[in-house]
Amino acid sequence: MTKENPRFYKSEKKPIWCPGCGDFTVLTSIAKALSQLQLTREEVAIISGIGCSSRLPAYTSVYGFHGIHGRALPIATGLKVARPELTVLTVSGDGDCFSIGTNHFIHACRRNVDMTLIVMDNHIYGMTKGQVSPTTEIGCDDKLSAHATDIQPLQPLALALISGASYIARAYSGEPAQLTDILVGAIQHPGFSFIHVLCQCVTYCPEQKGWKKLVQPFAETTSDYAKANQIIEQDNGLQTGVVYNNSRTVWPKEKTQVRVKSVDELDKQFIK
Ligand SMILES: Cc1ncc(C[n+]2csc(CCOP(=O)(O)OP(=O)(O)O)c2C)c(N)n1
Ligand code: SF4
Ligand SMILES: [Mg+2]
Repeated sequence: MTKENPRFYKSEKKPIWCPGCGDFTVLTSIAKALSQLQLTREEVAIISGIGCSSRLPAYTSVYGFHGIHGRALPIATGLKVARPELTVLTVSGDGDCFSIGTNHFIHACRRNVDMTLIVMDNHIYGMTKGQVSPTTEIGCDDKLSAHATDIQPLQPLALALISGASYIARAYSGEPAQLTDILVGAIQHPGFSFIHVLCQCVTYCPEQKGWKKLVQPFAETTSDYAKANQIIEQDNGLQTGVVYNNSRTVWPKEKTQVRVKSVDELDKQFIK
């Protein structure tokens, strides 16, 4: 198989996601985007945290790191700074990124390291059986989280914008071609790109199948911060497309090739 075939970027492992889970679309779209960009497997690394969505790196044939809950972004940041020649993608869930990992999300947007974050948002903690997450809508019928569903949901696009992200988009797992295009743009974008994917969980939120009829494109893509702020303020959470695409100084300014020490060297340094 060659780079022309998106399956080249998938591993032999069969995903254990529930049939119909939106995560399948993200896997396929990532494979298609990497194929369009003609990247070799060795040029790409996908980092994740913990969750159904975070299983994704194992289903690809590129470098992968299945990290710890909420900490995918610092791992990805360290990797990109140490190995600037790599294309680094982070995949995360709404619990992983907007609950335990929120601080890392804010600082990743602020730093503007040249990498891409894909958050597969199903508005719940899928892996642990459907508890509410920071993006759960008010009034959600959740039996596992008493009193937690009358809290205003977090607004990922607004948080990304005010924190400094330079490429902000939303996609929907029912529209794989659009997600592939957005991914290609995000990977090519110099700086931190954030893709918020409405990713349906068929098991705990079957009503999310209804998103198909509700998603609408954003009116425009803008490089103007004030305009993006205005569009995002009016967003109902179901608009898709690239809403903000701007250029900003990428961090670090100088490419620093960090030399990774061998185990022998570390032994000599620390074990006297
Ligand atoms: C430090 C830590 N806290 C809690 C957990 C339990 N845990 C595993 S996955 C998860 C939430 C997953 O939700 P999300 O990130 O939205 O991913 P999804 O399964 O919905 O794709 C939690 C709380 C954990 N593994 N580690
Ligand atoms: S529980 Fe939900 S998020 Fe997890 S694999 Fe099944 S459908 Fe996907
Ligand atoms: Mg989730």
